[in-house]
Amino acid sequence: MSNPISRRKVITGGVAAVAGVAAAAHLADRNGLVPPTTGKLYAPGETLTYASQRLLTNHSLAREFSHSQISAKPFPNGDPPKDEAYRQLQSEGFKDWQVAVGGMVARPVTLSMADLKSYPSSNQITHLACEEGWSFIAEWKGVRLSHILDLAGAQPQARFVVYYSIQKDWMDAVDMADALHPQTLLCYGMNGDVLPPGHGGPLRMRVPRQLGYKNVKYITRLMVTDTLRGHIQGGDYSWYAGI
Ligand SMILES: Nc1nc2c(c(=O)[nH]1)N[C@H]1C(S)=C(S)[C@@H](COP(=O)(O)O)O[C@H]1N2
Ligand SMILES: [Mo]
Repeated sequence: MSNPISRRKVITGGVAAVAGVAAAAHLADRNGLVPPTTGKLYAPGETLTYASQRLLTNHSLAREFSHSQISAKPFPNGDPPKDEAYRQLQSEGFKDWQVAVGGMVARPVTLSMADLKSYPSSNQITHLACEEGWSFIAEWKGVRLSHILDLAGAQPQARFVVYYSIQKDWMDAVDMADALHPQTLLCYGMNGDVLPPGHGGPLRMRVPRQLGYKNVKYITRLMVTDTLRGHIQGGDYSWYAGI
């Protein structure tokens, strides 16, 4: 029987295809196109999303809106923390709230809210979109995360910033493209007032190029690192949540 494609050709072709994929994966990794969580169920899809987002939007800005587009009723997702430590700090107007900055930095620092507010501030009217379908537009005020990373002297090998909430089960991380992005803020103000407790007051991460859950509330610690291994576990949601 004359079979135009021999079994051997199929096998060698398959091997070449796999080698090609491996080479492409290596190149993609070297160029920052592979997300750090590649072992999960949705990993192939997440890798493609991340790579294409990074290629298309590395330098782009999240859309900004006008004052008239600010939502009349912003939606706080959940109640402020009920634990004693938070309530105590809240009862004193959060004057003793602190954020510790450590990891791969030349100068580990602990900053007060007064410190954060003494740095150049940045305002943006952007959309916060929850993965569950609701969203709102608000004006956010804060200090650029890049300013804090400069201040602490983030080392050149650093690849991620992990951020932690006073709520023990809330933490997340962004890569340097988002950490150094001009719209990424440590946010302490909303709609011309202090950030309300329901929205993460006194301090939350604002990453307008990613979905709501990356915008962790009640931030107490930043950790600069070159790996997420041992720091962040894959949860139900994709690590990269670009929109
Ligand atoms: N500490 C903490 N951060 C959090 C959450 C939370 O429950 N606790 N919810 C997240 C989710 S799922 C979303 S959509 C946004 C909601 O922000 P908002 O409460 O200002 O609407 O905050 C994110 N950050
Ligand atoms: Mo969300």
